[in-house]
Amino acid sequence: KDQAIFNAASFFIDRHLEEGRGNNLAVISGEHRMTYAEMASGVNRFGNALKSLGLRMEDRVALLLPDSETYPQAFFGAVKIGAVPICLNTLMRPKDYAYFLNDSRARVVMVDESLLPVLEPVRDQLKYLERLLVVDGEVPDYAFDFAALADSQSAELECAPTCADDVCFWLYSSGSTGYPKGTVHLHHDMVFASETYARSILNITERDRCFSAAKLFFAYGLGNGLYFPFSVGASVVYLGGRVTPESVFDVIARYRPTLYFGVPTLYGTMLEAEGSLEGVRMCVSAGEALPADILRRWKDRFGIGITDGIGSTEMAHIFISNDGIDIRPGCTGKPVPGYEARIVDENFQDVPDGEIGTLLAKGDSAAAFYWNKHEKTKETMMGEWINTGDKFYRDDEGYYYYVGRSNDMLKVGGIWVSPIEVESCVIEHPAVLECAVIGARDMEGLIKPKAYVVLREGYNPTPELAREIQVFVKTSLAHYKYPRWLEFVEELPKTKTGKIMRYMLKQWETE
Ligand code: 3SK
Repeated sequence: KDQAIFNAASFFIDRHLEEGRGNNLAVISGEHRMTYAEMASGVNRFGNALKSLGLRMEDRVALLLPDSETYPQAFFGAVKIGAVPICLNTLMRPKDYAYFLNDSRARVVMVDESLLPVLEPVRDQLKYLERLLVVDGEVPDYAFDFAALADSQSAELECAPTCADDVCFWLYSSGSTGYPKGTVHLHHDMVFASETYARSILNITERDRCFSAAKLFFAYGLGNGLYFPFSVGASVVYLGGRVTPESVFDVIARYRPTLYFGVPTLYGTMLEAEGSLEGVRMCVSAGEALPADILRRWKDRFGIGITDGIGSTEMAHIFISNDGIDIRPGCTGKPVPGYEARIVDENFQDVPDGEIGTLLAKGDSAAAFYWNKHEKTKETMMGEWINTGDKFYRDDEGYYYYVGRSNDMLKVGGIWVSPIEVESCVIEHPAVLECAVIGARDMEGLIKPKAYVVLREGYNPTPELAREIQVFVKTSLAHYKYPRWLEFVEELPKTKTGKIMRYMLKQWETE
């Protein structure tokens, strides 16, 4: 990591041709299949096309694309010329794109035709954008036909003379308050995450085939579906459309991935659906803590565990994980070799094992800073350590247990209560399909746990059932943890990726 020339595109793309893996299958996306040799040519054409439009080193290129074979070409095409791709969430509203594009000052956005309608309403608010490049589909008169331009380009391209510490890509990270933060990653970050987590936990090899239900614009999906397989010359399957239990089982049956990456909510709904995991050698979960009950039921049904871990946009990928064999229900595991973790109190002093504190993480995939957010950068990037804002405790064997976000934790009668722990317990009741717990105020204005519950089919939402579930929790957990109120709902408010939107529940509470 000195200042020698290094470009991530040479590591993740060109190296495979030099080392004889050019004929390895890189991508399966619907009817499209691309080898590494074809991918390398595509990356070069995309890079040359961006250059011909005047894009230079350090210029930012926003990507608003579904998962498909276009994504790695756009991403590494930009990286190879030293420009900086910004992976934008495709599920946002027009005003969010106005924010992302103005905040980042991206000169161009590469967009799929299907996503043009979300940019259209804010086109006249984009202060710095010079061109809207359509990479797939019909091109309206206000946009530019990038696919045609790329097709006409040379398939040869030299890497820009970047170094390992040059800015490589951005992802936007949203906190509980304020605007999303442009999280700036360097050329060495993807290499570090691949050589640590992907190598030692996934044991990934070129014979693997990855499939990530989390899309490429998430930090989790970007590793799973782009730079992990590309670090070893393995293949990846892309699902451009909606992720449902059915579509996931369909991809697994059709393309037989060996590594499957999901999130807890999806694992939960997959357990309610028909399907098989034939060919999958490892299931991975992140995004939120995996309830022990889901893990147990998954193992019972499929005979294979789920390797749970925690990562963050700031750390690029997973830095604490179970190790694939030693999977402990309800436990996040141990720091991935190459990473370090600390649990600290409000004065940043290490807390003893067994005590809850804030998790700090250290490792060379950590983001350099947040774009134009100096105060947030100082709060989060503390020298070599990243403040994750997650509450954890470590047991005396060195295993880490997630107890919630700093701001989701409840202090009940002066004692910390993890809503996650209460949820995991409620969910064990046979009538409960899903549950979310938040803090609500009692008559005295003090915070107590409240549970929102979705019932399984065949159960009626009666006050008797509510009381039965409360008693069930009271007898399983310390008394003060039981939900004082239990409300039955048809469904829980969730993000498109299945994360429960606790802030919505908190809003319901105050309305
Ligand atoms: O949420 C997570 O656990 C995660 C995992 C990998 C990469 C990014 C994130 C946010």
